[in-house]
Amino acid sequence: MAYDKSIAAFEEAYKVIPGGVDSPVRAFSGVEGTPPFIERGEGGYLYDIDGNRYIDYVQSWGPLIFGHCDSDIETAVIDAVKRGLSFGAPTTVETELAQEIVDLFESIDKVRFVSSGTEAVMSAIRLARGFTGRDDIVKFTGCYHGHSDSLLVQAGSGAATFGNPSSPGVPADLTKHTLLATYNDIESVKQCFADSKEGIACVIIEPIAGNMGLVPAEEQFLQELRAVCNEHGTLLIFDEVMSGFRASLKGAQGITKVKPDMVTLGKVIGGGMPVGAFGGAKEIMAHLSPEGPVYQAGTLSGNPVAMAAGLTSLRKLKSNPALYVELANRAKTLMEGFKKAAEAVNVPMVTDVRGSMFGFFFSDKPVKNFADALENDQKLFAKFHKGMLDRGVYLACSSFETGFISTATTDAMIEESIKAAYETLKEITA
Ligand code: HOZ
Repeated sequence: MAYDKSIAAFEEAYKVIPGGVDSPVRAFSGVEGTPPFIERGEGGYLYDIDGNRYIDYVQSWGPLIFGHCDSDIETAVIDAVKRGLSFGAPTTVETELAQEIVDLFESIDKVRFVSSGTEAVMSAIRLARGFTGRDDIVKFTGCYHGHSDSLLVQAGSGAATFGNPSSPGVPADLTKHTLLATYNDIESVKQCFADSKEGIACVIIEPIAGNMGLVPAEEQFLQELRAVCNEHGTLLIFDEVMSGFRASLKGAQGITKVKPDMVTLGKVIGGGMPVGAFGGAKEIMAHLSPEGPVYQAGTLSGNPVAMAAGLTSLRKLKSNPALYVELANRAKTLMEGFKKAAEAVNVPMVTDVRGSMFGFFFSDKPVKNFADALENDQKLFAKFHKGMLDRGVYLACSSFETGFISTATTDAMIEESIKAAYETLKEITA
């Protein structure tokens, strides 16, 4: 495959945009080659400016569960655009989308919309602190909750890919309130509670971690986490920005019995437009301005075009919940295929699937936490990524990310991807 135009475009971008990208993970720093510059998407495919076509397993990092250019979402967006791009005033579509979310999530009585997952989590944390009157929070190493100060500590996703899980520029005075626990290890959580002098406002967790690769929390661990939070009057926040409407219609909450106090959402609820949301029990949400004193605001929050895209997405998902079984089956076929391709060249691989989310590690042991994830063979992953790209398969450019299946991902695409995996693994291990 030729990438000449993308290479030139990257050089141009580099001159005026730091690293040539507007979000670090896009820069291909953890893998080989330069990022293809995308011209357009169509269904399950991406097309770059050199005319290369790729089967897209990134799907804009999760939002596009119906693939690119879904006609229903497109129509809803165009209709909304014709009515006006933004009003900075209430619209009924916000209430409609909120109602859909409230109806689906037992843990959410009220929800507020923002413009990104980062904003959603940042606001949820402030609300948890305002509600409890406590400053400390607990997060898990390898979980990524966006790039706000308190949460950019031992974070996954791009932070892990670049080897800076804790960013310079974040005041130590702030991060001293962020206590770190180990994913799937309840004793480490209990230690945080023992260490906290000021009391813990909330524990935030990706109940299905998607930012250290795909690493689901064990059911017993989540139940124990709930119990510890109850014991201490601490709020439990499920960050379902990635897993919401991806792992199941109700995200992780369609799989676990554990009910959080607050939930953060994003990605799919915007249907490809910038949307985030945070919600929870009404007693908690009542502390949010203007009902309560905890301030949070946004000029473009609840933007009518983004709301229209999200509402159409969610209604499509709700009207056909069986599609999660189809998506999961395709994800399982893909992962079984990758695993067999790895076995064929004696390379150890572990895989996992949750609904439309899939993950694989070049590792010979189960991955239960960030330390395990860090042990994956990243050099081999980099080579695999390049070989797959050259064969028209677009995978996330880091082993600390998750892959996604959309309704536009066909069986033929899965088959082609498995074939590419066999060829690639044979080539890179020869
Ligand atoms: N938050 C996304 C999932 N890890 C990555 C997208 C980005 O950081 O640009």
